[in-house]
Amino acid sequence: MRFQVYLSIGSNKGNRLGYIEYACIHLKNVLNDFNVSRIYETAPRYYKHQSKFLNLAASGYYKDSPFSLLREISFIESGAGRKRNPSIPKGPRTLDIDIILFGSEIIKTEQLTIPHEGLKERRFVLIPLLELNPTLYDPVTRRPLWEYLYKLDLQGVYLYNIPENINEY
Ligand code: PH2
Ligand code: MG
Ligand code: MG
Repeated sequence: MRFQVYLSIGSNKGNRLGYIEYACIHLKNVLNDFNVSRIYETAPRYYKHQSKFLNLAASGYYKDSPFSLLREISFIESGAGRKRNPSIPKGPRTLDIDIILFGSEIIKTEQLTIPHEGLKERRFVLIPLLELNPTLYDPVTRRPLWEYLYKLDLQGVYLYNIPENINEY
């Protein structure tokens, strides 16, 4: 079996673009047919006293279990110097990679919830995800994801214009 997976990637601490590039380089080795959306700059949600995020979505095929993918992702996050601060659970992070969809699997454990619990209410997740694939649906409610999007108020999600000077390779 191989599963089509959708990830949400975010960074709001340090060299945000650098961490996103690092994440993509490593995820390319974990997923087949790796694909990414454009990058968006987004106002912080939940814990508001933190810097703006860069967010994007990524997709690809994975042949092992969701827990095995979670382990791979945690390695990549810790390689980006990710340290968890338990006193601010939704606070600043160098790199956050969340599994949003894993085929049409539904998983609810302490370690992992798929579809991701924030999916319905987060424009910073829905917009890049629908850019990658406008036909995605929620395996729990069986509703198309675009339905969630148009029910939400604006939340400060803007297409990110990469500064000219960093376009040089
Ligand atoms: N991630 C959070 C909390 N808040 N806000 C934005 N805009 N983007 C994020 O990726 C984000 C957030 C916890 O993971
Ligand atoms: Mg997250
Ligand atoms: Mg996370």
